[in-house]
Amino acid sequence: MGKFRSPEIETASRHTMRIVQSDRLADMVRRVYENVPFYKKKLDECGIRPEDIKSVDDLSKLPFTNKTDLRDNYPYGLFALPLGQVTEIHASSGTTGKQTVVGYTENDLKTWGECAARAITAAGGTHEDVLHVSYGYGLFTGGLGLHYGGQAMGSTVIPASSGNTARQLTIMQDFGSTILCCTPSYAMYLGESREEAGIPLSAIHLKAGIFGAEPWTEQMRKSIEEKLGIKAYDIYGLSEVMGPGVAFECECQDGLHVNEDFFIPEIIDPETGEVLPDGEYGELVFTCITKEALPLIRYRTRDITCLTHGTCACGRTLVKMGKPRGRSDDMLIIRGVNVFPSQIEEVLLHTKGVTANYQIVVERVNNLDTLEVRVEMAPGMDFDAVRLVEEKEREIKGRLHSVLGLSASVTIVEPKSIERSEGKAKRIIDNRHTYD
Ligand code: DLL
Repeated sequence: MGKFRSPEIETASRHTMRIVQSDRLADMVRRVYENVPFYKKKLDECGIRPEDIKSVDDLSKLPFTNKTDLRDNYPYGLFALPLGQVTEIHASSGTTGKQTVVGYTENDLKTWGECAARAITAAGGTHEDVLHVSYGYGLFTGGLGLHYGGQAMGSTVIPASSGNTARQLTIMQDFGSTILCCTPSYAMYLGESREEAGIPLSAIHLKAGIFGAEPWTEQMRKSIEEKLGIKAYDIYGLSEVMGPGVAFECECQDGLHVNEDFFIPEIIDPETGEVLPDGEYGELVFTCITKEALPLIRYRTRDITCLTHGTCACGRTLVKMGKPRGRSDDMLIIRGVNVFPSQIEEVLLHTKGVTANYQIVVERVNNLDTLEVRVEMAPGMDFDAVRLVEEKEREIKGRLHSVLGLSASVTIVEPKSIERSEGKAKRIIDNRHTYD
């Protein structure tokens, strides 16, 4: 097996890709107009007839779809087919309000497997690999998404699911796992646990990891690669669009190729909705051009990133998205200042003596927002040396101030005192709404 799963698509010329996208887009708009009353109403209101959409150049004429549209039509209101033709249901966890319910037909599941298989192939995987899937199985799309990808490749899939870290390490050694799939925070935890258990790198056979479902930094990549002795690849997706495999990293580890023959990406200014050019950061929007059960038009992801067209050093021409910087709805506004958790993470990862295990706690005291960053000291540092801890706290505080333009209190805590996550890490504790 070569380094591309679908070379004719992954290395297609822009001209060819535009033809594929245009045909699929026109077909999809006709399907949703005929089958989804919500979209018929929306397109009628905008004065758009399906025949007005002939090519990708017409995309920006179409209205956006928001998460609230899915919630308002809970559970199946935006489905383009009756349930009898829907094979599988998933749902996104959603921290507030109702969950968002998504559906897949047999063909949709095939496409999903194909997308995830492209990601596994780009990470060096073949049918000979043993894919250890430690994303959660269930309504969350992580577990089954990579599972379908592995099956499409003919690899050996271990559906380990998340949790029971000691058992994961035993399986890894005994079953000969070669590619690990889980969240980057769980990969860190597995790496730490391997070190603690005294399992040498030579006892595990991993060569690569496919990590996503949450933002992670380059420093975290380096740490995971060292702790597990692997090359770590990013994978992106969201339940509403497909799940893992919407975009994936290649060996260049410099941005994620979007499977744009299935999902057309755009970057918009989140305030005005205007489409932004290559290289500019804004909100990522996807149009699902082949989905049968739940085709969404210009779905606003809330993820902040940018797009770059061109030929990658790996040979792929699939447009690349930058590593997502976080979500616009993750952004904290503290005393009027915009703060992204990733900015804090960068500072911590660049500080010697502390780890990537941290929590951000926001409170409102006497009508004033306070920001506290708790971070674990690196193992082996002398936690009892009060002066040392205070110095480190002052150093981090100073760096945070220069990056954020805001003063934060910093508390260094003992190694292992911040709860580990087996899925997406919970880094932010915002207690302000409690006092509203
Ligand atoms: O997290 C799907 C997934 C599973 C992707 C496994 C990759 C691996 P949701 O639970 O619906 O779906 O959450 C989607 O997670 O809008 C992003 O904010 C975030 N996200 C997903 N992948 C990445 C990534 C899955 N690689 C939301 N980097 C998205 C940064 C990511 N954020």
